[in-house]
Amino acid sequence: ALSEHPNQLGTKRRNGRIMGRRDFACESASIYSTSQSDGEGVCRGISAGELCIISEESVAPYERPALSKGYLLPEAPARLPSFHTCVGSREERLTPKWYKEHGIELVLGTRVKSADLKRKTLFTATGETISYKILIIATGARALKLEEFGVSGSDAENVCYLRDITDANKLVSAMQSCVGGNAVVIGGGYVGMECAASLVMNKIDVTMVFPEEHCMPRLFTPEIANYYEDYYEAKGVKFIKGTALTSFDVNADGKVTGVNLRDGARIPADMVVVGIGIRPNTSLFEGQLSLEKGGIKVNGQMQTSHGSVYAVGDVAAFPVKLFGETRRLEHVDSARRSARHAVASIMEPEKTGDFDYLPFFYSRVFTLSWQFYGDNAGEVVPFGDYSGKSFGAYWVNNGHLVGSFLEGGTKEEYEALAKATRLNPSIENLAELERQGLNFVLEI
Ligand code: NAD
Ligand code: ISD
Repeated sequence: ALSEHPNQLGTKRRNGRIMGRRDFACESASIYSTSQSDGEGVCRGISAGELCIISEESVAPYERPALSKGYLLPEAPARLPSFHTCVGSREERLTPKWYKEHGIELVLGTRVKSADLKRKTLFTATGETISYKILIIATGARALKLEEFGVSGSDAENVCYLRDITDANKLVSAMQSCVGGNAVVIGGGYVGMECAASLVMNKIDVTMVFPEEHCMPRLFTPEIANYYEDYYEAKGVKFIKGTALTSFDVNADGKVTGVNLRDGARIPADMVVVGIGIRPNTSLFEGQLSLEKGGIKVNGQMQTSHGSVYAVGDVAAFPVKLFGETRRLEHVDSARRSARHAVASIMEPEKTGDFDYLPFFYSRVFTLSWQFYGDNAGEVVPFGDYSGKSFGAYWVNNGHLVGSFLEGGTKEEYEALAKATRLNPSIENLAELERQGLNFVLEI
């Protein structure tokens, strides 16, 4: 059972099973994937006092995907406590009250500054020593800063990142003082695209700047990207592609007033949103655990190179059975499922096989909504009407369907897409697959 008593050093010592989250990473302020504590331990019979969650943030776990979507809406935006919850295994709202009622201790506002995995001990910035029997690392990732690309100015009042609720609050306040003004969005990935849509909805003129040829370069084909870029342009968004910013113009109040680009162009800016990728929070454990793909390497049980330590979510690099290789996936679905699997492995090891995950990504912007399953490797086979409301693409690698994308699908269509992609069917004729389009997965 978890107990608290002063140790010889006079610091507080907690004993018990500790479930850590990304929040206790010692790098910059970071956000956890809250789904990583989705009540699974309780459902699997953990007793009161056996589990504690340590978080650098001062609020209980919350649903992060809302931060780039509902949280930024101009009308009736999502606010805590309404998404103080994890849409977890049993759909319960994991409010602070829920944790209390279930005997889970939330150690909030507490930064872990070092870890000694041999001694199964964590040391916090406030001088506490916390020991554990089993540790789950869910430290997630931090936003990459412009300074890492040689550009200074991230601290300006009107330069916003988006990783946690503090970032989201800064962004909301910048938007509120910028209605009718200009925003420059740096980066054309998830944060860039979702924030640009929210800025437009908040009546702010948006210019997006990124170095690649098209938006969402990690996933979209040029044809898919073209559809979303056209849609955004129709909403007034301007795209400046294939370049990067070199510096900000800053006024006497320390506010950014313009963005200077590599080609010498200057874009006026009343605010800036930066979404240029993330880096996993591994530094607490470097030298103590095996790392891979920039994250903490785990086996199919989500177990690290240290038997009593597990890792889940954005920080974990795990074997994706379907691809036969280790990947680190940055997405809430992978966070939720890997967390559930880690808990199953801990609580019922004899009944738990290796994690068998079908990678899944999604986004919702304006009235659009897409889903992607599998891997975007190999040849692309587009289908559907790219000038209409529903279209998609398949990826075929080594003669098998490995990935699928669909915009504007129904629940049944998305389910069929996932099912077919997982089956990994052999594809002999790409032209025939294109002709069949969505029917191919609906008929499988
Ligand atoms: P990202 O990796 O999706 O996109 C990064 C973008 O920044 C790319 O367009 C890249 O080219 C661009 N970029 C990189 N360096 C740049 C530079 N110096 N100047 C300008 N552009 C540069 O990362 P993100 O958009 O920052 O998102 C962060 C994380 O949040 C990701 O893990 C993402 O999966 C997650 N997220 C996911 C969702 C979702 O799944 N719907 C929504 C929001 C955030
Ligand atoms: O869906 C999402 C989203 O909005 C995020 O921020 O997944 C990511 C996280 O990286 C998942 O942990």
